[in-house]
Parts: sequence; structure tokens; C-alpha cells
Amino acid sequence: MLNDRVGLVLGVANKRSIAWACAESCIGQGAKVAFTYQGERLLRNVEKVTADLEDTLLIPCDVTNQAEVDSAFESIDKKYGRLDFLIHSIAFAPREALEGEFLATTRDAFLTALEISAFSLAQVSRSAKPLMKNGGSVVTMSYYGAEKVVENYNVMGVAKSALESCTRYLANDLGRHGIRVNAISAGPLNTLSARGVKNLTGFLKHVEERSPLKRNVEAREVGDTAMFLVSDLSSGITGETIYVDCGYNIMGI
Ligand code: 1JT
Repeated sequence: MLNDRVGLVLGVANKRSIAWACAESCIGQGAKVAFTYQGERLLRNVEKVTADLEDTLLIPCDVTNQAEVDSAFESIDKKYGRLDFLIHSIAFAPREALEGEFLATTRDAFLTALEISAFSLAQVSRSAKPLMKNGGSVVTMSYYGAEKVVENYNVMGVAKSALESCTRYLANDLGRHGIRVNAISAGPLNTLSARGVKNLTGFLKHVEERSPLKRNVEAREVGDTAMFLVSDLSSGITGETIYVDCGYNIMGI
């Protein structure tokens, strides 16, 4: 399905990362995948996870550093001369912002969360555009807290709303260049990011009880949806947010 395609995946922290599940699914369909990592601290992890891959590229890329973003895309251009898909799976908010009242969000936490979690999609899409010479597909990760109030999710919910809106505006700008942009709204997963969440276990149990499928989503299922979105199977879909949450979001009372 993805033979001869080159992709870039942002946001692998370890083997449980949603980004890694996306990469695995795409590689399984024949894609070549390069990875960015944030800071030396995560390089070891990404090296470990990608050790068995051939023809990969590990590039440092902290999105708050424009020079690093520029040189990341230069590296892609130099090695592959093209890019067919990009999977954006990064977000950040200071830990204190993900508990208590949203009302208490500081200016600094707000700006950081929106910069790293939403603006970065526009930033990397802009850099990817000239490399997506034969069209392309960009996929990002959202969460239900973008649409409805989820206790403690707070400023990340606001950032994910902005991210979903960025997805639509970018889809409009890039559509004429044959580039599609979509978001996946994944159900909660026990990843490194989620580890800091208060009462994650109770939260996962709640979804298990309430979702139509009576279980939590697996990273593989999110990865497979990302693979679908970067493949030609989804050629008519852009600007969309697709829920991969065992149906949790459709429920009322
Ligand atoms: C971030 C973190 C983004 C955790 C995230 C996230 N998107 C989803 N999660 C998991 C989650 C987090 C909370 C939650 C439910 C799910 C942590 C680091 C910053 C970026 O609240 C009930 C808080």
C-alpha cells in the first residue's frame, strides 16, 4: 500500500508511543520512515525502538527551535529528495496545567501548550509542502477534550480545539497542492504522556464501561487509521477529525 513512499514521524518517545504505532503500521505497508526526536534525552529511546529498521533517519527536532525544524527538513530533502506523508504526534503542557481548574491556567502554560501542540502543525506542514512534490498527507493526533469538557485536560483541550481547527485551515490551503491534512481523535492510551495524568486507571475503566465496544482502543488501531489516512485509500478525505475511540464519543446518556 505504501511502497516507494517516504514518511516523517514526529513524536516517538518509546515503543508505547502512538507515533511508533503509526510508524509500524506504515512500515508494514512498505513505507520508508524517518523520525524526529526532541532532545538528546529521547535519542537513546528512539534508537532502541528503530534499531531493526533499514534506511531510516533520526533527526533532532524541537519545534520551539525554528533552526532545528529547518535543518530537519533539509536532512529529509538531502537523504530522500521527497516526502509523501508526515505524522505529527506531539503535544505538551506543563504538568500543573493538567489538574485543577482551567481558570488557573497561566499565560505561560497557555502559550506553551498552544505553541507546541497546535502551532507546530502549521509550522511543520509549511516545511513539508515543498518536499511533497507528488502530493502528500499530513496526520495529527487530537483528543475528545477538544470538543467536550474533560476534567483536568484543561488547556490541552483548548490546544486540541486549535489543532483541529488548524487541520481544517491547512487542509484548505494545501488541498490545491494535492496535500491532505487530517486529525485522529484517539481514545485514551497508557503512553508516556498519559502517565502523568491523575487517575488514568479510573479514566480507562470509565471508557471501558461506557464505549459501545466496551473496551479501550489499542495503539495499533490508531496506527492503522494513520496508515489509512496517509495511503491512497483515503484520497477523498481532508480536513477531517476521525475518532478512533471504540465509539466513546457518540454516546449521550
Ligand atoms: C499531553 C499529555 C497531551 C497527556 C495527554 C495529551 N493528550 C491526551 N493525553 C492523555 C490524557 C491527559 C489528561 C486527561 C486525559 C487524557 C501530557 C503531557 C502534555 C501533553 O485528563 C483526564 C490530562
